[in-house]
Amino acid sequence: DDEGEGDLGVALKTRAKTKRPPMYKVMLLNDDYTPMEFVVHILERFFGMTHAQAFEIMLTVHKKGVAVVGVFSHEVAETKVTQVMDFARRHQHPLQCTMEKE
Ligand code: NFA
Repeated sequence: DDEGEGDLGVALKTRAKTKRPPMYKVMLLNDDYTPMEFVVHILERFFGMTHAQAFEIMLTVHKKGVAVVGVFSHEVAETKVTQVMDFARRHQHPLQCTMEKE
């Protein structure tokens, strides 16, 4: 809305500024112990990937050390990180999942 803009703000900028919410990258980190099949399962289960997509991203993490597995709103990103970390801990794997503002 135009509150506090006066006449010139709208006249010069033409349109009121909209604002998209910040988005967050969710990342998976490589380690030496988590089984590859477990990582593939996580990507299918929590990120809706096909087996082929999941296998490809898992290999990227394995080879490069880290990969972005999705970009989400702050709330959804936090939920994904919590789901992955809880699931990994329950299965006693050291897999790490983090989020970072885009
Ligand atoms: N590096 C792990 C292994 O060789 C596999 C892995 C991939 C772990 C992606 C974490 C993330 N078993």
